[in-house]
Amino acid sequence: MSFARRALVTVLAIQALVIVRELVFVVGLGRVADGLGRLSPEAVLPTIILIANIALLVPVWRGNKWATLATVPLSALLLLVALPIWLFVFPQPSEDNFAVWFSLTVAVLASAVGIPISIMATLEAFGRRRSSPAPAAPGFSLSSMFVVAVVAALIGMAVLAVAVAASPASQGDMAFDQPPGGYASLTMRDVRFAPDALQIRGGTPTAVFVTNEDGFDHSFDIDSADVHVMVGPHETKVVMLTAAAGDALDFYCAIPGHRDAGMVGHVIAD
Ligand SMILES: [Cu+2]
Repeated sequence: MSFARRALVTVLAIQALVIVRELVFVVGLGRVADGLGRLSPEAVLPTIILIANIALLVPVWRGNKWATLATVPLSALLLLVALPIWLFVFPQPSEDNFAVWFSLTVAVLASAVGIPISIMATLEAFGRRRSSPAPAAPGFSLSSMFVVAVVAALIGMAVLAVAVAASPASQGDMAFDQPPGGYASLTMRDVRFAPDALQIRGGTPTAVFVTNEDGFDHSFDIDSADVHVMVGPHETKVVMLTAAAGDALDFYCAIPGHRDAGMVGHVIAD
């Protein structure tokens, strides 16, 4: 098997593993089934990509040129789905979200590498009759280099994640600049805020404890108060909030797809 084809099969297998992991452990099979029923893009697109990935593995491995061609849009689609979430999660790795962070990074890396690899394999598949077959030895060393490059990139990402996670966090830590005059709490569960209408006292600095009970990241964002806090899985952050009596501040989760799924609410100060 040629280097490009071998690399493409490897990339497809990695992509399939990452999507299976995301769907089963992060989204949850129940929510995937629910999302497919409601045709929610969060569940439908990764499922289509996964099925296509698995369906194409064997024909690509056997050298079918049309299957090889089909992997080009597939990698592009995966990059399109994973990139916005990855851009949001990538700067904020922590011990709690490391698994999600890592698998998203692998997904983006595999799809980014997958695009040129699939184009190479396609060109090779369609032009195979004209060119002489590649000798086995250089093919093997090229694929070894590819594996080494991917492993090195993954190790680099992991080192970077540890470095960023070790740097001091700013907003949302359990420290107050001023003593709070009131307390409130908010739970994030099943891509919802509970309660979605939070009452605080007007003009009083209030410590809002935001707890994420889901197994994946959420964020707590109030644009008008310049609050932007990431809350990892099973994590609690404290946000200091002051609002004038009569104010209503809208909050939402900035993780792509969550706001549209109804992860919104408002703070009412009276
Ligand atoms: Cu969310």
